[in-house]
Amino acid sequence: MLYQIIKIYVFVCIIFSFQTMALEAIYTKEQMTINGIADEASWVKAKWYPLNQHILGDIPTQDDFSGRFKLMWNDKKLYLLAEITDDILFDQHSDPKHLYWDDDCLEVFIDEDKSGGNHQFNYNAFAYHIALDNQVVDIGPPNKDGTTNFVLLNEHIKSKWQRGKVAPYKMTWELAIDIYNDKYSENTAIKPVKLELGKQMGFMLAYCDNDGSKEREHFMGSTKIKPKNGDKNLGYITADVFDSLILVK
Ligand SMILES: [Ca+2]
Ligand SMILES: [Ca+2]
Ligand SMILES: [Ca+2]
Ligand SMILES: [Ca+2]
Repeated sequence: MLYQIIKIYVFVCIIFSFQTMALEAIYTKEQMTINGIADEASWVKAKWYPLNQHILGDIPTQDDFSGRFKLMWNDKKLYLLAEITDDILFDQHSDPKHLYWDDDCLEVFIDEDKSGGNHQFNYNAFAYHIALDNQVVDIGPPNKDGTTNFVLLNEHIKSKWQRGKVAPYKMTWELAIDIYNDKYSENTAIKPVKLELGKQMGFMLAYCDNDGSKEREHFMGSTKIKPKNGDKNLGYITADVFDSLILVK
């Protein structure tokens, strides 16, 4: 009998270890001020999620890079608070559309309808790269001549960060994100979707850390990605690797 119970327990543990729990964003009715300070009382109620999954490059020490984040929502916006330790802030390319992934940047992945699938050159999902100058870039449908269309989407995300006053001078990065569906087009006036309790989206967060090299030194994220041919840097191509995010009370 005991043997049977242990067998069932082990089986249940194995099943759960293969399932990732959905991330939760809690509802806030507070007026949010995007100032890079968690000065809203409701931030205290939201839980921290780690930014500790390796995607690319070497694995950083805690003071080289470490981070965590929280999520909240109201009917108009998804709010994100990221707390990041990065020893050197580096923005080598002033052109926001040029090799932006090789500068320090926060990367917010959103798949509004949780469809999964390829989004590299379309808006089935977004991979918003938010640079230290707060400019937001993703890749849209190709240009007429077939070249890659790097698109500034600054109107989708308002963000502000500040560094702490004492060591390790953590950066607090606060974001208000408009959620667009796959009908988004740069050339048509399309409004963000209205958010509702229980809504589920595909979501992932990551940070590109570079401290002075030509290319980023490491890329760490919120989601454990199953490698494809040894490669875990798949989020910019497919929304299949995103986590689930659910909007809760
Ligand atoms: Ca604030
Ligand atoms: Ca660093
Ligand atoms: Ca989608
Ligand atoms: Ca850095």
